Amino acid sequence: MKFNVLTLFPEMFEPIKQSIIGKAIEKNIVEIKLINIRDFSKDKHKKVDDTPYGGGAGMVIRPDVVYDAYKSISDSKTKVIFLSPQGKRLNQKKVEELSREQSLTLLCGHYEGIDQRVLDKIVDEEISIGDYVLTGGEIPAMVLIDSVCRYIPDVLSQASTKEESFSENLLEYPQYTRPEEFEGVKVPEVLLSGHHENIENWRKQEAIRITKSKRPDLLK
Ligand code: 4FD
Repeated sequence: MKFNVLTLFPEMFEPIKQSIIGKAIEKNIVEIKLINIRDFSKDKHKKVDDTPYGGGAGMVIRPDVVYDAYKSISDSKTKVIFLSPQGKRLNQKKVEELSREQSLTLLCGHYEGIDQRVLDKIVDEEISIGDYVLTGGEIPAMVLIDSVCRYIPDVLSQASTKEESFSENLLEYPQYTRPEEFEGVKVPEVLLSGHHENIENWRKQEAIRITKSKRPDLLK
């Protein structure tokens, strides 16, 4: 999977190159190409924004600068996603769907806004990570990259993906490790029994019980 990120703050993406995503990048399973929108400014002061037509506070990112940055992407086919509070809410089903694309281009805006004409011209989907406002689309873009990467074959260990598909639409069952007794609380007996079928059934029941108690909406 190739991710292109159109942003004014490429340095913000350093943390996502760590850990599991970092390993996937090293293995060439994932590529993250950061494109600094400012590099496409034709202005001698590298200015990318201007005052809004019609007046009002703040500034608006120019459409030509964003369009030139977009045109620098060489991928033959890429789905362009604009991260915004007005977008369709991201969920696990959408994440799985996006993981089947060969290339995703994430456009990160700021509250000041991007000229509507370039959004209408290049954006395929507008996505929100939840009903709250952030200072920029960079953190939502990282949330999307991280969640999508988990669905790319060989990014996670086989065990974790298999486990997850088993418990579809249920929350995870509780986990225990040594010691067998902690602060007077013992590990559930069934987990020490070595009886795999009983353990599997217990875990399924626990997953259902926890989902009913914490997220009843998931069962409806
Ligand atoms: N909930 C989200 C995305 C971006 C963002 C921005 C218009 C604000 C929250 C376009 C308004 C981008 C989200 C930047 N805040 N802030 O996914």
